[in-house]
This record gives sequence, C-alpha cells and structure tokens, in this order.
Amino acid sequence: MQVYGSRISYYTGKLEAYLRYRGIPYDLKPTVGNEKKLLSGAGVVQMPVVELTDGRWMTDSTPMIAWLESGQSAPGIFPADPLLNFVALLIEDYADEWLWRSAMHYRWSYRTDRQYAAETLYNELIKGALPIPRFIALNRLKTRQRGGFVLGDGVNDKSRPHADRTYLNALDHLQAIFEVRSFILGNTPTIADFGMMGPMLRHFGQDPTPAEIMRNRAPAVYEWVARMWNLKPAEGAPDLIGAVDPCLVRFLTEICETNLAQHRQNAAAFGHGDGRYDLTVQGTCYEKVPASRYRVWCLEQLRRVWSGLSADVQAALQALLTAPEATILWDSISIKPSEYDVTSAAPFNKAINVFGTGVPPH
Ligand SMILES: N[C@@H](CCC(=O)N[C@@H](CS)C(=O)NCC(=O)O)C(=O)O
Repeated sequence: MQVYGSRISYYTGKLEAYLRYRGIPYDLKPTVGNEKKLLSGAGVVQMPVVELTDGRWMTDSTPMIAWLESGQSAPGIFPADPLLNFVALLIEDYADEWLWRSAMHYRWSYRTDRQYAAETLYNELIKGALPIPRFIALNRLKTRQRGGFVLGDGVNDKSRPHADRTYLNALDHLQAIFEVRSFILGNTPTIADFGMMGPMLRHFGQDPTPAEIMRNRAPAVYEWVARMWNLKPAEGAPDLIGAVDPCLVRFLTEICETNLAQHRQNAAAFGHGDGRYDLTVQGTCYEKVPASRYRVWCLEQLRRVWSGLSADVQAALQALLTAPEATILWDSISIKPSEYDVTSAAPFNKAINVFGTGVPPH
C-alpha cells in the first residue's frame, strides 16, 4: 500500500506502528503535490491517507486499523472481553482526540522543537516539490502550525501550564502501568497501545523537549515506545489482565476528566452551531477552541459501542468510571447528530478533517 503522510506525523506513526506489527509492507509518500489525488480518493488532505494495491482509498487511522485488523488471524488487538475492549477504545480515543493539543503545543511552542519540526517537514514535503525559499517555507510552516493548532486551539499563557501538565499526567499513568506489565492492558498489545503510539512515537518520544522529559521522568514509557516499534505478534492467545487494576482506574479517571469533558462541551457547541467555544478541563479554560464535527462522530462511536454492551458490563464499567465526566457515555441527553459517515462506510467513505479543511480557521 501507499501511505501518504510524514515521518513526523502523529497519526501516520500510529498507523505505521500497526503496519510494522502486522508485517504489512507500505511505501511512505508525501501529501504535498498529491493533494488532488487524495481529495478525489479519500475526500480529504490529511495524514495518513492510504491507497491500496487494488486502487481503493482509505483514511482515518481508527477505522483503518479496525478494518485491517478484521482481515487478520488471531491473536487480535481488540480484546475479546467487552469491558476491556471498551476500555481500550476509550484509551485510543483519548490518545487521538485529547493528547493532540498538548503534542502540538510541545512541538510548536518550544523554539528548538519548532525549528526541528519545520526543518523536517521542509526537507520531507516541500524541498524540490514547491518553489519556495527555505527560510520563507520554515516561517510559513511555523506560523501555520503554531497559529492554527496551538494559539488557535486555545493554548495561551493561561492554559499553557495545563497543556504541559496533561503530557506529564499521561507519562505518569503509563509509567505506573509499565512498572507492572509490558503493555497497557496486559502482556500483549491492544488497540490502546497502538492508539497511544500516535502521541508517544512521533511527537513526545521524538521532539527534543518532550523526549528528554520522557527519558528522565518515564523511562518505562520510552522503552515501551521502542518495544512497540519492534513488535511482532506473539504465538498463542492474547495475555491480558483479568480485572482493571488501580493504576488503570487512575488513568481512566484522567481520561474522563479530559477527553470526555472535551467531548461533552464540543458536542454542545456543535449542537448550538458555535464555530468556537470556551473549553474548561480540570479547572483550566482553553479559550475559543474550534468545534469539531469529526469529534462529535467519535463520541457517537463510543456511545454506540456502549449501547451495545450488556447491562452487566455497563454496570461494571460505571463502577470503574466514577468521574462525573464519564456520564456522557450513557446520558440520555440528545446530541445533535454529526451526520458524518451515516452508512458506516469508514475508512472507505469521503472523509472529513478533524477541523474545517485541516487547520482550525482563524
Ligand atoms: N482522525 C484522523 C486525523 C488525521 C490528522 O488530522 N492528521 C494530521 C497530521 S498528523 C493532519 O493531517 N492535519 C491536517 C493539516 O495539518 O492540514 C486520523 O486518525 O487519521
């Protein structure tokens, strides 16, 4: 397959970790210069977009990995136990939709990190493809990314300590887990691990400032990143935990307080037709963040899986997810439908970006 993406892209790294694990060969191609093909094939320009050898196009790491995995033989990365599977999906969604802001903040707010990222993107995507002088291209990249995904996504002097802290919290929770087992939900990997590779591989584990923090503060996480990158399926059945333990419960509380808080407020803003809203998470206000129709769909997916669980599993999960923010998973409140992918064709549908046409609009 052809994977259109970048060596420093969050979701490309997530997909690549999975492809390497499954031994699925791929070529990495640049998105720049191929925008028309991507738009007509997948409906969006984003990273990653995949062209299969049979000519079909697909995008969006979450449904892509689910589809690829459905063609694999056991052991699967989606836990057979419905409770653990739901926990894994919650972790994947937190990695995709919550940690992104913090990862973009570390990459584009810190001078050394943004210089490294801009140089890498220039060399990979722009040099030789677009007739733009290097220093102009670097400045444009920094302005686009910092303006859109950091300042334009609510990270300012007031919210910055929380955007820093949210990464440290993720590290501390994972470090505690990897002190007792090799992967998030056991001694074999699940979709929770592949999801967490998005932020941890190509941003936090690679950008100079957060990578230094990871090595010193959470060496077990640093080791897990390498373990995931070098992983091949084990023989035999998955070896997963039989019960959710206290270190995982604490991680789930963090996930509810952050990602599920964002989901509730984003869905409400979308319902009111607001393009931007003030997002309050753990007492910090991220001002004027862009509302996302794509994320309303993510919430719908979680609620759909929830509603398919038996009453016993729902009750067992409710006993674990005690943070008030968790109720968005089962509340009977009406959420304005995203009307995205209504025929459940993803990852082969005409996709939408997380924000507008890619970058949060100014
Ligand atoms: N939901 C998608 C998100 C893909 C995505 O947003 N990728 C980023 C880069 S890692 C992107 O292409 N952003 C749009 C842009 O920068 O224009 C997925 O999981 O694959």
